[in-house]
Amino acid sequence: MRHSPSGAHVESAAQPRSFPSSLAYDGARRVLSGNWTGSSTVPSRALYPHQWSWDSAFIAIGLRHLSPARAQRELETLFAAQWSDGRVPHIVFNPEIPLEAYFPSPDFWRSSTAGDKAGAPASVETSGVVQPPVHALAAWLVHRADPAVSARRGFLRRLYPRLVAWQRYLTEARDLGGHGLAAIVHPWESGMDNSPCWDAPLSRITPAASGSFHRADLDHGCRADRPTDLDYGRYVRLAESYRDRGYEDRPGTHPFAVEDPAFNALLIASEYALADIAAALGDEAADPAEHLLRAESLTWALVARLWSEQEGLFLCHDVLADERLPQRSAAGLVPLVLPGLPREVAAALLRTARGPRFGLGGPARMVPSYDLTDGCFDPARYWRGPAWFNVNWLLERGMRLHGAEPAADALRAEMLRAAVSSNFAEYVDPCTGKARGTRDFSWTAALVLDLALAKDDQAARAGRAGPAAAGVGAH
Ligand code: 2M8
Repeated sequence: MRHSPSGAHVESAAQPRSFPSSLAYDGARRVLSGNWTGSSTVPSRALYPHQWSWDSAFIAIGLRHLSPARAQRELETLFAAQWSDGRVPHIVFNPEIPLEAYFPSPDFWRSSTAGDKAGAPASVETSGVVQPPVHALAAWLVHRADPAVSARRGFLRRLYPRLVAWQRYLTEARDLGGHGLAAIVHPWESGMDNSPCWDAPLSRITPAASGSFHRADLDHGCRADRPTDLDYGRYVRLAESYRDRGYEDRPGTHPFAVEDPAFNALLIASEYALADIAAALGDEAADPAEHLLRAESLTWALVARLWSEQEGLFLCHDVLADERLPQRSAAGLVPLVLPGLPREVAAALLRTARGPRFGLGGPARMVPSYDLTDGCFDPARYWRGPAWFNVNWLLERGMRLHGAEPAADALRAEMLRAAVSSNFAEYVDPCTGKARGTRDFSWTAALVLDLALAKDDQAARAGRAGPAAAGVGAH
C-alpha cells in the first residue's frame, strides 16, 4: 500500500478483483472521498453533516486501507475535541454548517459554556453525551495498517494518553451501578437510538413539547425509517436536563441509566487494544498488563451482570430500577468480539445468532438489530429491526474469533452484496436486503471496504479465543 504523509487520498495497491469485492471497493472509495471534509468524514452529507464519534472509529478502520495517514487524522480530529474529564463527545460540530442543518445543533448543547465545569473545550462546539468506545480498537488497527507512517507521525504516542483518559472516564464516572460496568445515560449513547431496550426506562421521561424543536432529520429521511416524535421528545428532554446539570455524572442524578452489553463489550475490546498499543510503545508510562487485567475483570463483570443463560444472549440492565430488561437486541450478541468469554457463552451466542430470533443463515441475510420473533420488530424503523453494517462487521469478527469461519464467510459475502445493491445504505431490511435510511453512508462503505480487503489480522486472531483466553481481541 502506498501512502502520502499529508493524508491525501492514495489508492491501495491490493485491490480486490472478484465480484462483489471489486464493486464494493470502488463504491466504498467513492463514498469515503465524497464524505471527507479535509480533516474528518461526515457519516452522510445530508442527514449527518458533522463528525460523529463511533462513526469515525468505524470509518478509520476502512480508511486505513486507502490512506493510513488520513485514517489517523480522522481519529486525531475527534480526540482534539475531547473534554478534560476524558469524555469523547458523540458529535463534533463543523462551524461552517448552518445551525438548521442538524438538530440538536450546537446552540442546543452549548458545550463550551454549559460543559465548562466538566472540561469541554472552548475552541470547538460538541454535544455532551458519548457513544460506544470503539476508538482504541480502531487506533490499533489503523496503526497496524502502516506502522512506519504511524511511528513517524507519533500517532500512538500522542493518542494513547487520550484513549486511556476516555476509557477511565467510562469505567469511573460512568460506573453508576457500582459493578464495574459503564452505564449509558441517554439512548443516543448506545448508538442504537430507538432500540426497544430503551422503551421501558424511557417511558419514565416526560417528553419535551413537540412544538419546542424542529426535527431536521425528517427534512432528509423517510419518517417510517426514523424514530417517532414521542421518542424524540424524550431524547430532547433527557439531553436538556443533562446540559442544565452542567453535564455532571454524580450517581443518583441521571433520570436514565442503563448497562448495555454492546457498549461494555466495545469498552473491553478497546482495553485489549490498549494493551497492544502499550506493548508497541514499550515504555514505562504504558503497561500492557494493567490493560489486560482490566479487560479480563470487565469480561467477568459483563458475564456476571448481563448474561442470560436462558436466552443465550446478553441483556441490558436498568440501573435505576435495578432490573434486567427482557428485550432481545443484537447488542446482546456483540460480546462475541471478546476473546475471554467462557466457551459455553460464546457457543450459545453463535447458536442464538443462527436461531429463530436473529435468523442468520435462515430468513435473515444479515443479523437484524432486534429479535425477528418479537412484536416490536420492525424491518424498516432504524434500530428496531433493520440490519446495520457496523453491528454485522463486529459479529463477523466475533464469529471468526470463536471458530465459526463458514458462518463468518457467508455473512461477509452477504454484507458485500447488500452494501453494493443498496448503494451503501445506512441500514437494510435484514431479510430482503432492501435499502433503508440514507445512502452513501460512510461506515457502511468503510466496513465493507475492510471486509473486501482485510485478511491481515485474521491469522493473528485465529486460535486466540477460548475459555478465559488472555489473548488480545484487537489483533
Ligand atoms: C444515528 O444517531 C443520530 C444521533 O446521534 C441521529 O439519529 O441523529 C445513530 O444511528 C448513531 O448510531 C450514529 O452514530 C449517528 C450518525 O451516523 O446516527
